[in-house]
Amino acid sequence: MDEHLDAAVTVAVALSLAGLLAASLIGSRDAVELVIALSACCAVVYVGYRVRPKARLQRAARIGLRRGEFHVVYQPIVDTRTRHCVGVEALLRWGHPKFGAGGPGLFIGALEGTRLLSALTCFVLREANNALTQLPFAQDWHISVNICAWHLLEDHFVEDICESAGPMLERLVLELTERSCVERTSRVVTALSHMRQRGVRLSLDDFGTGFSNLDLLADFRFDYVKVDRRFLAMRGEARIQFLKSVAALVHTLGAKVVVEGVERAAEHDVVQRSGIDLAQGYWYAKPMAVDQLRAFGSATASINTLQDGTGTELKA
Ligand code: G
Ligand code: MN
Repeated sequence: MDEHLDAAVTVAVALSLAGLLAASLIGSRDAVELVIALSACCAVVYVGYRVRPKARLQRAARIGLRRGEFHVVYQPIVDTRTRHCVGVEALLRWGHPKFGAGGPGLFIGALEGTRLLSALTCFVLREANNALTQLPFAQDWHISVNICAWHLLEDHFVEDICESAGPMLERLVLELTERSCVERTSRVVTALSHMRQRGVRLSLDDFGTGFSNLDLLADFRFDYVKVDRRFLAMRGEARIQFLKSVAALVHTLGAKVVVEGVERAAEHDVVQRSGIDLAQGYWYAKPMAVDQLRAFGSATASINTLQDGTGTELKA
């Protein structure tokens, strides 16, 4: 769409210049004024379009969803002690050359507050359900899906999730980012308790990067708390002390701690020594398409059987 618009504008500018030249050569004042007026109209339309990148992205996403430009990849989540895969996070990807290139972190923000964001969450749930609920996937893996606070406040939230997740519902973990402030309104409490009654678990994502007030942890009974990867970049003793403290706090609440973004063996060691339960990161496995995940699943399953959790290399 953008490329077409740019081409149209180039043609319009070229035609205007040619028209202007022809009109001034003819020497007709009316013709010059007409060409100037037409060029100004083109410029107004073009500038209006250019200064509304959010609207352009939303339109492109709406079209992209219809055209099948979105897909889902899966990243294993492992037990830090055994390094066995215990679940996967389903992650949305958009094949759009411009808007999708920066990953969901960039395009999701621009879709905040639109019905499109809930449509995309439902898309991820349907894809994951179709892909993962059939054998040969381990039936005890949990499946994490990111949701947005805005969707949680919608009337149709529970219905959306239940319908789209299908039989995956009992293995579902909803990840709610701490970056969007969720208030403990009766609507939110009711929605989450409905989910809980259906066996859905709740995870607090990006812990430490947003509204890390302890109210949030106390108000909602999270099953998992995901510590953001930026804390792995802390230096020296501070890092292990920080992770140990977070683990102790989260365990007090009866939840499990997940650390995101483990990229090196040394980071895995620190995470394990800190008493962190689960981890996710490139060092264990990158986000992958469902076929690769199938291969990863069967490879790790056979290693698990052979080694029986002795902590042997389980990288994908
Ligand atoms: O916050 P959330 O859990 O939704 O973040 C998941 C994102 O982090 C995914 O887009 C995934 O590609 C990315 N990711 C996963 N593992 C790593 C890692 O080890 N390093 C980095 N830099 N990013 C990661
Ligand atoms: Mn997440």
